[in-house]
Amino acid sequence: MAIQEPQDLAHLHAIENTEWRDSLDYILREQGPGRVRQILRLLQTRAQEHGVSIPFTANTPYINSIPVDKQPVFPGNREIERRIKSIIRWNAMAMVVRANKELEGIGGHISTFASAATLWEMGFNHFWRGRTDEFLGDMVLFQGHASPGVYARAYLEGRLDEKDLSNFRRELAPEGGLSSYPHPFLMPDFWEFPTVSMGLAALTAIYQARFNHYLVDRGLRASSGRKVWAMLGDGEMDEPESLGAITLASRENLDNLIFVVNCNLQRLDGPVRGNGKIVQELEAAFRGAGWNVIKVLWGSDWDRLLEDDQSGQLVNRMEEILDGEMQNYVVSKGGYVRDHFFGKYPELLEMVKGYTDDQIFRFRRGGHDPLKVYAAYKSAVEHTGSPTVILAQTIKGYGLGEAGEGKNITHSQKKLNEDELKEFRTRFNIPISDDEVASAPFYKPADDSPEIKYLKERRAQLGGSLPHRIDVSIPQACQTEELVREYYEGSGDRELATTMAYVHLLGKLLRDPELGKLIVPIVPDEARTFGMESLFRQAGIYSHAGQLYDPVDKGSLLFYNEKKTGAILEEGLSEAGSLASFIAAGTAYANNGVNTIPFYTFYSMFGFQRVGDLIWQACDSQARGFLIGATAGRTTLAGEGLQHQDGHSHVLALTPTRVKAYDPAFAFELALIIHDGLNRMYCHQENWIYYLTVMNETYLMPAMPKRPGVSEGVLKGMYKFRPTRLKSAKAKAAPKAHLMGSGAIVNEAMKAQDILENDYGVAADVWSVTSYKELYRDAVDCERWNLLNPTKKAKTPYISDLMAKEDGVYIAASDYMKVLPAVVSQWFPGPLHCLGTDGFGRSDGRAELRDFFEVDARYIAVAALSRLAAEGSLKATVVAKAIKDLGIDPGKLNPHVD
Ligand SMILES: Cc1ncc(C[n+]2csc(CCOP(=O)(O)OP(=O)(O)O)c2C)c(N)n1
Ligand SMILES: [Mg+2]
Repeated sequence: MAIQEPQDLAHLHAIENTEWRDSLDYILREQGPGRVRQILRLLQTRAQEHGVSIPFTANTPYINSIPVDKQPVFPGNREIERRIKSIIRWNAMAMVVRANKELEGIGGHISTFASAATLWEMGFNHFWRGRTDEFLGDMVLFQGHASPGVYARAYLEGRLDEKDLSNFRRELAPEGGLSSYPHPFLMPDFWEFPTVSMGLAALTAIYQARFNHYLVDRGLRASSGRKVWAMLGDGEMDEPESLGAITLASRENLDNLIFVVNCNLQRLDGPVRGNGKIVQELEAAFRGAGWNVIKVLWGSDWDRLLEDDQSGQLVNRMEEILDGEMQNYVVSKGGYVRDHFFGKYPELLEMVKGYTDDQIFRFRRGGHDPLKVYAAYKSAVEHTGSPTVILAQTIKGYGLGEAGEGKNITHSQKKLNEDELKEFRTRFNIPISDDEVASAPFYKPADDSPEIKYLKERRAQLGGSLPHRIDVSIPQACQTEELVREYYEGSGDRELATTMAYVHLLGKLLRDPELGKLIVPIVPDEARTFGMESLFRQAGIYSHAGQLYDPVDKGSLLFYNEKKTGAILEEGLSEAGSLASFIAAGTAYANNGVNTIPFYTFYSMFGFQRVGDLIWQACDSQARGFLIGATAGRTTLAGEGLQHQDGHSHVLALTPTRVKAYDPAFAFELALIIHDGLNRMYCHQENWIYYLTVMNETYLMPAMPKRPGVSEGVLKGMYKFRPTRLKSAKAKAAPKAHLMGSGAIVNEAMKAQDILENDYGVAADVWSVTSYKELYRDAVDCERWNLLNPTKKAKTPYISDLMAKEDGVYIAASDYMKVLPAVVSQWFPGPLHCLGTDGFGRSDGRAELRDFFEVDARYIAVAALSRLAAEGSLKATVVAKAIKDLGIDPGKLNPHVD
């Protein structure tokens, strides 16, 4: 037949289409999906060979990934589960409404849990396994601001009572209250994972899942099939941390990881992608990264329509509709959806002519349909080989009706008037009378009611309640004093950097019979910078796959040694990922029942300022471990300049509670501090994070002075390192200066001591300040105690005690900003002159940098002379002469400004 006429062509296409489709159906039937994939691949290659380009698309159609005929039978009792969910919805809402009635402006969120209720309840009733003696339980990271949903369920389970719920966001109430968001620090028996800083949950979940494999591969835990679930928001996925590590998850085949993104299409201010489709965007990103993506977009109401959609027009319409418009369908009434969604094409209008407007309005979205959600979860937990993300379409503020359902203001809605409460009550069928409803009472069915019995039975089946933070870790003996003792002797005539001493000590710890297996060195692609490559061979770099290639440096002693049982987590260039690993390893004592000891070593500039929020999260998680800021010190790290030289991490380290921060100068100080950390954290099970800066400047490491109080002083933050060498009679008559140095700057203080004593007849004591933070913490604690106990004998801060018998002038110099010593100045017997490294770094040598930032020996000496002149012990002309003699240019650039 001649095929010129368009209708002939269309006819031919229709025949061809049917043939191809039938062939595919046949192959699928006879040989399964694997063969179908092969054939499609073959055709694609063939087309490409002929120059037919096939446009890339990472998206699948905008319909549910699991077809109706693949939906499993739902094993639960739908009616009872709906009742339970309704009651939880009510109580979660009531918590927030009541809190705001009692204390205006206390905040809280109703709409987020309202949209997530089915997603969470499905997990609670059917999937999330609790912790038992035999099984550690699944790990669930709950979207933080939907916390009322977890509390409301815990209330029905009998874990929380009415008083607890009444005191939501009232932790300071005399009888205690519930924290606003998941905070293990505030509710250590309840919450396991802090999540409310958007984006961090996704990142930490990925590294947690990987760490769970690491523990198994290293023989520290038996394989158990436990899963990590991260319940996330669609707006939250815009945080770089949310998507930043998704390729790691697929690369590592983390099929123990499931993300559930609650795509309610809204964030705080408005739509997530009004002009686009967030689900499709996320699908492309996750599929591109190699994840198993399951879309749960439409509820069962749509199944019939989709079945009737022979031409594919309904699917087209679903695909072209924008999220902003989807939101309109929620807030609109009557025939809007009919007119605007179906009305665009007559064929679609025809499809729904048998439905009333109200029925159309109530067509559910997938994330609110238990059958669809169950199918997705079941498929996710059974999937192997890659991580899974479930993209579930929901409605923000579901059930709030006029009070906020789908509205742009819904995120912050926390007050419902009487009519709105009534409507909510009626919609979810809560047995509360009209008279009572205005006070939003909590509702709990009797213990022997079908709802409570069912809910408890489900949890019992799944191994008990969750979240539930349990710490059953066993203290370590930590006999590490023997290991660190060698550093007390000093390095003799060998010059060392504190970094070298640290790496040496870490190597010893890794060999320790008790602690060795527990040490988890973490590095973000900087091991060689810090001279840690010796550990590659010794401890191995962790790789689940082992080493499938011959490393180029195989013949060398320090080759790049990847292996399945490797201890080192080499995270590549991801400080955020490294911190996430630090959290996983640092909380393993509770979340995995094993005392792993993380030593995360990083460029100190890219620590607190780069990933400060994750450090905050680590503290909230009650993580334990060591953060080692290497190449530290604005003038000690030469050459690197503005972006690299850290002169403020110790200032930032003042902020998170539970971080102890040390700037040790010498190997013995470092050894004492690490020993103390091991002892406190793993022997006495205290929750601390130790932050230590280590440097790359080499010098002779002195032996620990034999005077009493030195080791105590190192840990408390300050001790006298080198008293004046002037003979005692001469020293008594001489003006006196106290030079407080920290880190490598202690050496400058010692040189200043020489200048002052030899050239100016000033007696000077050199002190090493290892931690301004410890001094500050102790002093403010004393002050507080004295304030509250006016009639008792006043306590004196450690610094004041230490300096009680001293007089003279006081100079502090460190490689950090001047504000650091200034935080403790008021507890010194006299004014404290602070030298420090305020300002942007420069590329230059150490001597030049110390001159530029005015922290070298000459400036320390001049500062001492200047203070002595100010208090009348010297003439100002002596200072002027010293400035000249020491070659200081008073007209030089001001580093603070220039
Ligand atoms: C880093 C960070 N920035 C801002 C916030 C404040 N905040 C909390 S929830 C939220 C919107 C969340 O939207 P989405 O992730 O879509 O969650 P939904 O409530 O819609 O489920 C914002 C801006 C935060 N908690 N963390
Ligand atoms: Mg959202």
